[in-house]
Order: sequence, then C-alpha cells, then structure tokens
Amino acid sequence: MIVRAIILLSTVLLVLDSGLMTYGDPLRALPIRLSVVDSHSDIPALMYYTTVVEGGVLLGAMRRLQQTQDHFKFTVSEDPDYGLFLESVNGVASTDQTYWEVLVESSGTTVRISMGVGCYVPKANDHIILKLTTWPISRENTEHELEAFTEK
Ligand code: B12
Repeated sequence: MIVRAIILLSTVLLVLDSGLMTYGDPLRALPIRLSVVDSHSDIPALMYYTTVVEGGVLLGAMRRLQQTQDHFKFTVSEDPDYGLFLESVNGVASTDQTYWEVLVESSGTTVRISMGVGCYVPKANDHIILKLTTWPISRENTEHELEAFTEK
C-alpha cells in the first residue's frame, strides 16, 4: 500500500515537473522596431525600438513602449467582433477619412497585417509601421477598398 502511494506520488511529481519545464522556461524578449508615419503633417517619421515577448501580441510591445518612452502613446477602442482597434497614436486620432493602418516590414517586404494589434504576433526583428492613411470615402474607392480587404 505504502509502495503504491509512493509510486503514485512520484508519478504525479514527474508529470507536474515536466509540465513546469515546458511552461516555466523564461520568456524571451524579441527585438522589434516600430515607426509612426503621419504623412498628413510635417512631423517626421518617428522610430522606436522595443521588444515583444516570444509568442506575445503587438499590443504588449506597444504598451511596454508607452510605459518606457515619454514620446509614444496610443489609444484603442474595442470592437465586438474584431477586438482592439487602434484609435490614436501620439495624440493623432483617426477620423471619418483617416485611420491608423498597421503594416509590417519583414525581410524586405511590407504587408498590411490581417488582424488587429491585439491579435498580431510579431516575429523577431519585424518592423511595425503605424501609418496614418486616408480612408477612401467615395463610393467607387470604397468598393475598391472593400475588394482589397475581402480578397485576403
Ligand atoms: C471598412 C473596413 C475597414 C475600415 C473601417 C472604417 C469605416 N468607417 O468603415 C478601415 C479602413 C478603418 C479598416 C481598418 C482596418 N481593418 Co478593416 N475592414 C473593413 C471591412 C472591409 C468592412 C467593415 C464594415 O464596414 N462592416 C459593416 C459595418 C456596418 O459593421 P461594423 O461592425 O460597424 O464595422 C466596423 C468594424 O468592422 C470596424 N473595423 C474595420 N476593420 C477593423 C479591424 C479591426 C482589427 C477592428 C478591431 C475593427 C475593425 O470598423 C467598421 C466601422 O466602424 C472589413 C471586411 C468585411 N467585409 O467585413 C474589414 C476587416 C474588418 N478589417 C480588417 C483589418 C485587418 C483591418 C486593419 C487591421 C488593417 C490594417 N492592417 O491596418 C485596420 C485596422 C487598424 C487599426 N487601426 O486598428 C479585417 C479584420 C480581421 C480580423 N480577424 O481582425 C477585416 C475582416 C478584413 C479582412 N478580411 O482582413 N477596416
């Protein structure tokens, strides 16, 4: 009986230990760059260096940057379907005609991310670009833009 109890206890400890080894490794901080581009103003593009936890979302890196860097701030709003929408960057808010587009440059290619900042998981050395972009409001342009979105 005692032997059984000891075997059971050892098994439980072994399982717990292997679980802790899998989930308990220190989190790696991956370096990323983040640029803010507002071509609607005379403000030159700003570039920041920050880190994202391996497997962590862009929002986490942006929050870390906001806490450590006086000149970077942003706000988000919550959409019931798609999560967090980036509303403003460095005090410049999106409007009916503009929004903060989120792009990523990686290995020389720049693409628009296909989800919000609360879901996107950056890779090491990604260059994230927050770009104030005109949102086409004419019907013709809107349809074109809708196609570009839905093709993805
Ligand atoms: C129009 C549109 C936009 C417009 C909305 C402005 C406006 N005044 O209408 C603009 C250009 C701002 C936009 C931006 C983005 N969008 Co958009 N957008 C759409 C689109 C084509 C239609 C939405 C719509 O009008 N629905 C009808 C209305 C009545 O419903 P609604 O719930 O009120 O719609 C709102 C939300 O959809 C919200 N919204 C739109 N896009 C996004 C993206 C995110 C991440 C969030 C949280 C909310 C949100 O804005 C709408 C108006 O208020 C959808 C695709 C589709 N066919 O549904 C993509 C779509 C929702 N967008 C998408 C994406 C990825 C983005 C961007 C992240 C792209 C980028 N890399 O920059 C950015 C958001 C960046 C940020 N600042 O956080 C994805 C979301 C996928 C996901 N799983 O998260 C979709 C599904 C397109 C796709 N297939 O990839 N978008």
